[in-house]
Amino acid sequence: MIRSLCIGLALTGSATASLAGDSIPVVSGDGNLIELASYPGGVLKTQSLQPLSATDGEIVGLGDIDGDGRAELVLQNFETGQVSARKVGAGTLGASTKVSDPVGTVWRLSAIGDVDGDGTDDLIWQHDNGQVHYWKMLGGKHVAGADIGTPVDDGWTLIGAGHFDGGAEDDIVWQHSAGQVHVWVMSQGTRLRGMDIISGQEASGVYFDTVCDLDGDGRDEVVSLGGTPEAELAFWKQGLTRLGAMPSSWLSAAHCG
Ligand SMILES: [Ca+2]
Ligand SMILES: [Ca+2]
Ligand SMILES: [Ca+2]
Ligand SMILES: [Ca+2]
Repeated sequence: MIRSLCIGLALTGSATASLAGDSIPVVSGDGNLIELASYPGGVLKTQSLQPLSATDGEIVGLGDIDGDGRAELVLQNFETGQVSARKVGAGTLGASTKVSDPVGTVWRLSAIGDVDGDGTDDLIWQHDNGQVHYWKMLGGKHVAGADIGTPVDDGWTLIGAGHFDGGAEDDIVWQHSAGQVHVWVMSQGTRLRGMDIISGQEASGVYFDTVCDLDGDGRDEVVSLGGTPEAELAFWKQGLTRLGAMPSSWLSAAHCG
């Protein structure tokens, strides 16, 4: 996921200085108040954005789908299938931009990430039958599409995309209902291989929701948004790092970026 939408200040003066990290879009308050939450230096920071409009649909997450180096808020109206994007400014949201015509509601926009490594985040879909497909994005528009792998069984949930093998592409991350976390290593939009990153025994009882560089160290983590038994925020880095309870005003949170 991209790291340009930073809240707080990046540390400077050291080759190992951490970045400010990715942000989580959060719906809070009365249901349409949007905040961006981030954890630079391990501290929760939030920034409020203007509310969504009634026609926006649900937030899928943040991603740079037009390649300008800044994240957009990507939304899908799950009744019509319509996908739209809104640019994120300082406390504001830009006008809604149509990304493409609606797709059938058997397809769900499941993650955002640059799976073909061209520098622009792509839209990752999953069909009701498990099939994974991505839209190659260019300038904020859908310019091509391709299936990725074969349908997976319904024991697996696609939780996000991020860097896990050092290549240019974001890799696709799954969690099994038994806890195991598995990565599809991507190369130019194609699934290259699979690798387990957390065993079912290690992740027992922890459910991950998204993938991003939450702590700003330049490496992506799998992140739990209230999926732990105590409704805590947590991420995995050689074990579970607990960040504390979900703020009670948070109604839902989306894919970070
Ligand atoms: Ca952008
Ligand atoms: Ca791409
Ligand atoms: Ca990769
Ligand atoms: Ca990180």
